[in-house]
Amino acid sequence: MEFSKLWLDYRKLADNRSRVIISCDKTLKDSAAFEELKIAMASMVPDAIVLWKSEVFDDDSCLIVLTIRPELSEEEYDIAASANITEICAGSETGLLYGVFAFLRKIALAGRFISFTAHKKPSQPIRMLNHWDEADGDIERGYSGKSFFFVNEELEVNERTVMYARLMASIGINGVVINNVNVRRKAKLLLSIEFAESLTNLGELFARYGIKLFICPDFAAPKTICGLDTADPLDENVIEWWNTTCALIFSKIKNLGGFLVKADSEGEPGPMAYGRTHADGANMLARAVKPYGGIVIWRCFVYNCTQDWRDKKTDRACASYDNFIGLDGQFDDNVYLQAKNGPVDFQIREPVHPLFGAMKNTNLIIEFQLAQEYTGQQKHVCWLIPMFKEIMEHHTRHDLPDDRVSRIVCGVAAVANTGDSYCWTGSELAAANLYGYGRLLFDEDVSCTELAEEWTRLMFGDDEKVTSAVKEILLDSKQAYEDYTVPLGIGWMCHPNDHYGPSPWGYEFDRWGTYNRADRDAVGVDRSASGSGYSEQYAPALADVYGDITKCPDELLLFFHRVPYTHRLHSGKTVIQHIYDTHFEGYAKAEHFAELWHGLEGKIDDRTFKNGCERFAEQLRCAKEWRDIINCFFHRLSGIDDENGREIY
Ligand code: GCV
Repeated sequence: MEFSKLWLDYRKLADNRSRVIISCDKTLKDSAAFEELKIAMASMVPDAIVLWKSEVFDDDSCLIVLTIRPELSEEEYDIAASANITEICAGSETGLLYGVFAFLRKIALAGRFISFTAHKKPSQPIRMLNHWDEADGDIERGYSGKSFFFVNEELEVNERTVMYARLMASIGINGVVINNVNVRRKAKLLLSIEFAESLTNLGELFARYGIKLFICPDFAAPKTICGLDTADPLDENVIEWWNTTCALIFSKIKNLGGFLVKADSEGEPGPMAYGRTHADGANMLARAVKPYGGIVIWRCFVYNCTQDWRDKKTDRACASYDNFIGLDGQFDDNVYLQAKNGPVDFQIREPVHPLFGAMKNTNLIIEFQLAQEYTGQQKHVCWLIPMFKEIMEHHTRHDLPDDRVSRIVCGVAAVANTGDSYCWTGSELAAANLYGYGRLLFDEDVSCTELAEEWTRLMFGDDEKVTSAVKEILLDSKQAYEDYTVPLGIGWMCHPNDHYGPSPWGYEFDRWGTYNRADRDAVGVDRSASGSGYSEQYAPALADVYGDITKCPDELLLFFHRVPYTHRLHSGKTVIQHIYDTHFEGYAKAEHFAELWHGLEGKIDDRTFKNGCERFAEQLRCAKEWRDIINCFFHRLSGIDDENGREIY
């Protein structure tokens, strides 16, 4: 299946030199950095021959020198570029590759060789993608086609996976989990000899691009693969089985980074079935992978998914913190707890997860979701990077030298939004999420405006109209989506199961713990100290803000409080009027995006243009449905008319 090169489709520079010389030590000639430069130069300076070293260096030559400098850390690079000579130095081959990509990005954006200097090392040490791919090729919450890792139940290493590794390295991703955290069917066999060879090959490919390979193992593997009658993490036979299995797979798959585990969550097996704790389970695996430098990433997405909706005491938002806070300090040093960015589940608006900053003696990773499960499923444009940046910069108000999430976590993961569609992400514009995510983790200082502009120009060239339209769409899209979908942090008004489109009570009388408690008098969930107590999971200064109806920020009001429709927000509007206004405004923004896009006909390639037109048509249809169903729902419940007299169906 054909695929796009996305932002690595190197365009011709304004340069007519006939010679590009890449000078480096012989040992670097086989490196991915050298190869990438060769590929790029062949397209960017198509009239030139690309040479490794050369006796001749004249006005018609351009020289790029690659050097390893041991005083730089592994992923750190240093660039000194001029129109004729560029030196890229780094601490390792991976750092060199990052330097090469940074150099290529800079000259691609300038359209010619330019003078500049750059010195960077990544802001986040662990920069991961979590694929929810199944061995049979399906992708859980996948909106971009089938898996390109698993084809016909086999693990593939092919041109597409090479392109994938190049794309990921170009944005600085250094860890990839290839299979779903819900370990189903044949994926359970990933730990067995059956997959060892293909995992080895994929691991080698990834290693060349500085990416560690991770898998999600079946926690119950001692039962499902080995036939033991238990998977109890403290059982000697179980421990022995994991030790032997890890010795085998780590010796074969040299670039294996370790495991990502979803345990005791939504039906996945885990230690609790044996009366053991999450620390018992995670540490047992961590000890098995430790001799090989492996790590275990253990998810905190644990809650009761068989709740009674009438039970107002149980609050899903509290669950993750409640399950893990008591275990702080009990995890081995090669265990990382991975918590979602918010306490519930990747809604368009949630408060930041309360474990960040509270769990002071545990390695933490924050998990975002690029796959737009609740944010328009890659049919709606919803550029999530401003939200990710805001969350990373959020002050937890815990007593720490630097209380920002970005300083508390040891790394970041995101559920991938890729598949085997031509443009990788189903929607051409959704690739901006993937790009922005990696770039932001590598360089936290880059602004969203810069990222939007950079991505647009790398993808579509320098036409001002295109840049300005796409940039505007990206930058305003998240707010528009929030406006025409769920108001004031309430979340979850989507269709059950597929999570697409409006259904205000779709989850209301169900077991999943995701309620809005809307009735004729009021809406929202009381999570203050006198309600479920969730607000108390934050540091006192924040608990005070969230728990107090007069201080709680508008955008989170209904997440934390249950209020009458006539409650006045800080904005001065009543809740009901805010709901009506944002829904009309959000839809109008979506209409505006579609118009901007249609204005680009002939300025971007047909395939991309059509892809956008189809998606915007669906976004408009669905946004209208959201607007009308949500407005109508609250109009009927509250009986309060829109003060601007607009028609509410
Ligand atoms: C992989 C939500 C999604 C599930 C997902 C789960 C998780 O519940 O709907 O598809 O399962 O989150 O993050 O584990």
